[in-house]
Amino acid sequence: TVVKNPTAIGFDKEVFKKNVLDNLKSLFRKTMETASQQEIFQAVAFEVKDLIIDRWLATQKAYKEQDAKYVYYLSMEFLMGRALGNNLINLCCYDEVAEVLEELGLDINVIEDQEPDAALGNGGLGRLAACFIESLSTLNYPVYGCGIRYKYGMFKQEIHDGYQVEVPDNWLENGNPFEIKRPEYTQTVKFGGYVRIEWDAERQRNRFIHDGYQAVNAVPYDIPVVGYGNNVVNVLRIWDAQPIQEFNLASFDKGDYLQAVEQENLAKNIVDVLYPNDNHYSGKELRLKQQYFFVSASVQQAIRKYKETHSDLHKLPEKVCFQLNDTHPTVTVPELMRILLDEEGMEWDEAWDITTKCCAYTNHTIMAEALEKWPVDLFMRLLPRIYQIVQEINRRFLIEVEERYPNQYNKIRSMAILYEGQVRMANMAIVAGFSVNGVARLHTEILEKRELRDFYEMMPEKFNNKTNGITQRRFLLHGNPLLASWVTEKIGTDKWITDLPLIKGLEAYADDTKAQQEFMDIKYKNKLRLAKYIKEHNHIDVDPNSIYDVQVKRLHEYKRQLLNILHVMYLYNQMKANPQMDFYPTTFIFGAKAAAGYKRAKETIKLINSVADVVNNDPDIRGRIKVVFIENYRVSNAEIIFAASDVSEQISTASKEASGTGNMKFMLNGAVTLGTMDGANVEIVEEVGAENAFIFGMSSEEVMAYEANGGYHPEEIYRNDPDIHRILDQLVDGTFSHGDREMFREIYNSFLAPSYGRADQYFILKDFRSYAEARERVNKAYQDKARWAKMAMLNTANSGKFTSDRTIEEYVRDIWHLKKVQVTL
Ligand code: 26Q
Repeated sequence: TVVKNPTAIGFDKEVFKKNVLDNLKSLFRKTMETASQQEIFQAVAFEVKDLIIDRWLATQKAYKEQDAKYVYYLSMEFLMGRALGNNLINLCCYDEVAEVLEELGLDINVIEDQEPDAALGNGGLGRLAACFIESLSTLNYPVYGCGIRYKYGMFKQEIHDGYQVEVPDNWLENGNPFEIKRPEYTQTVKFGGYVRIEWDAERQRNRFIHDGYQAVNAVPYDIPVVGYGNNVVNVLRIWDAQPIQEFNLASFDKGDYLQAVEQENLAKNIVDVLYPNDNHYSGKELRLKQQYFFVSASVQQAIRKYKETHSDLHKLPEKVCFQLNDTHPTVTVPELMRILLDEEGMEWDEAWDITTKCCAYTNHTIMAEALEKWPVDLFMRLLPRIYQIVQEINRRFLIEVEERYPNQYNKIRSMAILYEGQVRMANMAIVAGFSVNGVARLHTEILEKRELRDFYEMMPEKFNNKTNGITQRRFLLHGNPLLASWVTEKIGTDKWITDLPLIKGLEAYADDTKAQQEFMDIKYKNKLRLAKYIKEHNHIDVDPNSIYDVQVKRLHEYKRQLLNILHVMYLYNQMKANPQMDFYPTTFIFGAKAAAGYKRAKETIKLINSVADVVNNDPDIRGRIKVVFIENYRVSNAEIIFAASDVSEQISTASKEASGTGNMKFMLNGAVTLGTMDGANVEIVEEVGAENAFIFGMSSEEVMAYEANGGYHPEEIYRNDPDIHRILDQLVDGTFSHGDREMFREIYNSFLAPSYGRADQYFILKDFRSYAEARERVNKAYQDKARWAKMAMLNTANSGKFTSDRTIEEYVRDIWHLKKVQVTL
C-alpha cells in the first residue's frame, strides 16, 4: 500500500521493534521465541495504542481550546470489526509496521488475524455507526460515539449438519488492548421505584422526586477512533454496568438485604449481551433497560462536560447535538427533559426548547415489525418519571394536532406518541427532533409519501435525506491492498483515500486493454485469497476462474436469500436436463447470520446448505455450479469477500431495504450489482449507468400497490410455470433432503398455503422470471472478458458518491453544524 502522509509524526522502526519486545516481556514474561501469536498481537497492539495516546491527548486539548461543538452519536450498536490494521493505516505506518514484523519473522496478516472482531452490532445499522465515527475523525470533526460495552457481542455462527448453531462471542476474553477504563466518569442510572410530588413553596410549583428506585453505576470504557493522517483521535465511549458497592453495604446495614441483592442482579445482566435481532423489534424489558442505561449515562455525561466550561444551559444546542441511530436511543428525549426540569429546575417550555434543538433522528427501516412500541405498563414500571414526561410531551403535542387538524381523529391515531397502551418511539423521536432523515433517496421519499406522511405534512421542514456511505479506508485500502495500490498508480495520486470521488480518474482506463487485464488480475488474486479462506474454513474447493456471485448480509425474508437459492435449484434442474447448456461456471457464495429466534431464516440457511450438498457433489454438474455457505460472516471476513466478488446480489423486495451498505462495498471493489430498484441501489445505478448493472424485478410502486390490495396470487404462477412448479415441489419431495419430505414444508407452504400472513409476502415467485433472465444476462456478459472488465472497473470508478465522508459532510452541513478542528502535535 502507498500510505504516506506528511502530517504523520516520524515513525521509528527500531524504537517500535524494541518496544514490542519490551511489551512481550512486561506483559507475558516472554521473548519472541516463546510468545504465542496472540501474545505478539497484544504486544504490538499495546505499542500502537501508545502511538495513538499523544494524538488523543492533543485532539482533546484542541477541542477544549476551541470550545468545539460535539455530536453525540447515540447507538445501541457499533460494529467495529478489528482495530489493529485500520489504526495502523490511519496512523500512516502500516507498511512500516509490516516491515518491522517481517524482520521479526512475522506476517502482519497472521498477527491481525489474532484480533477478535469487535462485533457490538448486528449488521447495517451498527456498521454504519462504525463508518461514521471513522469518517468524523478523518474529517476533523468532534464526536463521541456512545454505546454499550456488551460482554458478549454478536454470536459466532457455526454450521452443524447444515444448521446454524449460535456460540457466545466472548470477545473480551484476552482483554481489549485498545480500550481505557475511565472510572472517574462513572454515572448513576436509576430504574423502577415511584415518583413523589412535593410542593415547592418558594418556586410555587411541584417538585417531582424519584424514590424507591434501584440504581446501577455506568462505568465508561474509551476506545480511540483514529482519523486518517490528521492526528485526530475521537472516542467511542461504551458503558459497562457495575453494582453500587457503597449503596449495597448501606442497605445491608439497614437490613434491606433484598434491595441490595436486587441492585447487584440488575447491574449483572444489563450489559451481558447484544440482542441479535436485525430489523425486528422484541418488547423485552431487558432491552429497554439497556436503552435507558446507556442513554442516561451518555446524556448525563454530556451535560456534565458542558457545564465544566459553560454556565448557561439554554445555549446547549450550540455545543451539543444528540444523533439518534434509529429509535433505540429515543429515551434521550425524556431523559434530557428530566435533567433540565428536575435537576436544573427549568420550566417546561425552556426545557422543551433546548431538547428539541439538541435531538435529531435517523430512520433505518420501514419494516413494520421493526417499529419499537413499548407496552405502557412495562415502560412506566421501569421508568416512572420518564413515563410522566412522555405523557406530558404527548399531551401537549396532541393539543397542537387538534389545533391544526380539528376533529381529525385519523391524525391523532397516526401521530400520537401514546396510543392503545403503547409508547411509539418513532413518533416521539419525530415530535421532539429537529431533524428526521432517511438513509437513501428512495427510502426518504417512501417515508415522506407513505410511512410518515402525516408527520411530513405537518412538519416538512424536519425531513431530509442522507444517503448512506462506507469508509474506503477499511473497505478498499485495508481490505483490498492490491486494488488500492493500483488505483493510486493509475490515477497518479493517493488522495482518493480522503477524497473518494477522485477515483473517477479510473474511467480513462475503462477501454484500455492493459488496464483491464491488470484490474482482472487483481480480482483473480483476491479470488484466490478467498478460495484459500473457503478451503481452510469450509473444506470446499472453489474454482477461482468461476464467477463469484455473492450474497452476504443478515438473513431476512425481505432480503430474499430464498429467491437466490431457489434460482440455484432451477439452474441445477436446467443443467441436469441439458448438460451441454451454455453456462459459465459460477460459485454462488452466501454468508448470513439468522436471528436466534427466526425460524424461517434458519430454515433458509439449512436449505442453502442442503442444496450445496447435492449440487456440489453431483458428478453431472462437473463443478460448474458450486454453492458455498461461509460460516460466521462478519466484518473481518467481509473485507476479504468484497475484494473477491464479481457479482453483488442486492435482491430485496423493492421498497423494503432502506439503503443497504454492502452494495456500496461491493461496488467499490469492482463487483457488478445484480439487484432490484431498492434502497441505495437506485443511486448506485444512477452513478454507474444502467448498462453497468443488472437490474430486475418489480418497482417499489408496484410492490406497494399490490400490498395495498392485499397481495397477489402466487398459486397462479405455480400452476402456469412448470419450472417454478418443479422447484417448489422439490422442497417437499426429498430431492435436497435425503428423502425427507417435511424438512422444507414450511418454506413450501409460505408460497402456497401460509399458516399466517400473505402467501409469498416478499414476491419471490412474482420476481423469479425476471431474476432468472437477469442472471442469464450476467452469465453471458461475463463471457465477454473485455466487456466485464470494463463494467467492473466502471463500478469502482463511479463509487465516489458512496464514501461515508460525503455522508458525514452532509450531516454536518444540514444537521450538526460542526466546525473542523486542526490538531498539531
Ligand atoms: C429493535 C428492538 C429490539 C431489539 C432489536 C431491535 C433492532 C436491532 C437492530 C432493530 C433494528 C436493527 C437493525 C436495523 C438495521 O440494520 N437496518 C439497516 O440499516 C442500514 C443502515 O442505514 C441500512 O443500510 C439497511 O437498509 C437497514 O436494513
